[in-house]
Amino acid sequence: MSETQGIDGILANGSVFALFERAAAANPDRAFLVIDGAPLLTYGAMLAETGRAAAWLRSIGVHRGERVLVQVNKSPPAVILYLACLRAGVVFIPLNTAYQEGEISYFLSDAEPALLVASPRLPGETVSFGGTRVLVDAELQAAPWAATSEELPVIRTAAADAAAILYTSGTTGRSKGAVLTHGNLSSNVVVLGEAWRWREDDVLLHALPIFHAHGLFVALHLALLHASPILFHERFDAKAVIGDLPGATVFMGVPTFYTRLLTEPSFDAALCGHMRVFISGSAPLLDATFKEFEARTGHTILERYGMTEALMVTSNPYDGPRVAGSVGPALPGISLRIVTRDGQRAPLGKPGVLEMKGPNLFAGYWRNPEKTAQDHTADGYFISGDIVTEDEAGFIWIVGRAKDLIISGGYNVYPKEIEMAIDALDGVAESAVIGAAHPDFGEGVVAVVARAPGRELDAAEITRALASELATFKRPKKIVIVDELPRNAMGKVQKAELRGLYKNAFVPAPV
Ligand code: MLC
Ligand code: AMP
Repeated sequence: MSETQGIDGILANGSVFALFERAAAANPDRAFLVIDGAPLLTYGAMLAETGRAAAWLRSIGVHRGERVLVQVNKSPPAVILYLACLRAGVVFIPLNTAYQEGEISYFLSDAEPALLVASPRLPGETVSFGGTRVLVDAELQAAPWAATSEELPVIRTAAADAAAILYTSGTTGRSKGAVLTHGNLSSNVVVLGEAWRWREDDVLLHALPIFHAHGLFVALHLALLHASPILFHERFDAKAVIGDLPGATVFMGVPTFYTRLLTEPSFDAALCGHMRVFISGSAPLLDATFKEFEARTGHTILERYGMTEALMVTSNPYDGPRVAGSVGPALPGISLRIVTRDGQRAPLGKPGVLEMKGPNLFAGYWRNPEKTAQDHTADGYFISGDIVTEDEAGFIWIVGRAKDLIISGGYNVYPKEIEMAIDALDGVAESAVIGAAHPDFGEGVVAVVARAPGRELDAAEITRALASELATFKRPKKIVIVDELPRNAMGKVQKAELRGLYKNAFVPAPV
């Protein structure tokens, strides 16, 4: 095991794993992952196991700086593999388990990983990709490092070294990999721990997926930084969460988690008696949800705002009043500015695009300097694409998006990508994909598809054809076939008009 350093030393120049090692070494007997009330691993065992897993990675030829592409269900061995990569200086690339073949082959050719960890989709199917070494999920579950006796010490990465790459789709329809460094991850988790007053006796209930920033870098990292027990749920299930809440102190979720909890009649204040804080992010939390949650539990949800490229950026205060509808002020160390269409700083209360800079800001898009340059200003601010206002107290309010994006249940869906897939289908002239209010997912995907002259189209056929191309959450939940799309005088498709026409696509008509 490496000699432990102080937090400042690690932050300035070190691996984020060194922060976790420091906490775990001081609390080796504390439970790390707890499943169904049974402690599975202690923090001491986590250290030993990640050491063996890191040694095993090296023994199969996966070296520092190389990439591991992972698409597996959330499980304890998947967490160990992630931590082993951090420990070994190997770059971890998690993929949403909903991604389909068409999407995965793009990620494989773009990332060029030294190892692919994946699950076969059908019984008896093998996973292979060119010459890339493959580990299937069943092998991962058997902990292939179990027989390894060596423990690889924590590799002394520099703060600027890549720790992970997270793919995010974009307005061009092409996914790009955001490169997050050890310094990004370390600085953000330390800032959040202070902002949310993380306590020695906190217990985290973790029900988020671990292939996105929220579940991986916010929830998991905060527990690891403080060696806090994690009540580990493989997926979000409202009843299972309710079952574990009495033993937890911290819960994090996307707004859909909160609306689903509120639909459970048994969810009440007594269940939350032990809870210290509920945190929401990744999508807008409705005022109504905030208020209903407060009335039902006595807790005000703490809403924060972030994005893959910049991790967590703003947060409502832990101590001060948490304002419904606002995402709070900038977190310490992060500079924000709001810029209008003409490139000027927006006056207080006036909308503009939020730009940001700080130690949280990613290192750029993987092998894509043009896109990296396009999304930054000349003086190094990242252009978020979120339209916001700032009030006199410095609180940020998200009022719109300059990017054509739908957020469904906390997952981003870029219409361009869906339109490209639909437009490639036989009989389609063109399509427009929009978001409409959805009672469960916040926004739901609607596709308005214009048939080619003289052709017939069937919505169910389109859905079937998209299945191998697009992840389930990206597939339109409603498809409307039309003769043509509305256009303005310049010939541009009028998405605003379509949004108005189909705004009730998922809202049951009043009886
Ligand atoms: C699942 N489905 C979705 C969906 N999730 N459709 C739209 N949007 C989603 N988010 C599909 C399923 O595939 C299924 O399709 C159908 O909807 C019903 O599935 P379900 O059983 O209700 O879904 P469930 O498995 O319960 O998942 C819902 C969920 C999940 C809300 C629990 O989506 C989830 O865990 N979301 C969290 C996303 C997240 O972690 N985001 C963080 C991004 S980081 P079919 O066709 O089979 O019926 C980030 C930065 C930041 O944004 O600031 O945090
Ligand atoms: P992602 O690319 O998945 O990281 O998504 C980032 C986007 O999610 C941001 O640019 C915002 O549009 C949105 N987002 C994150 N947190 C919030 C929030 N609390 N309220 C509204 N939108 C949010």
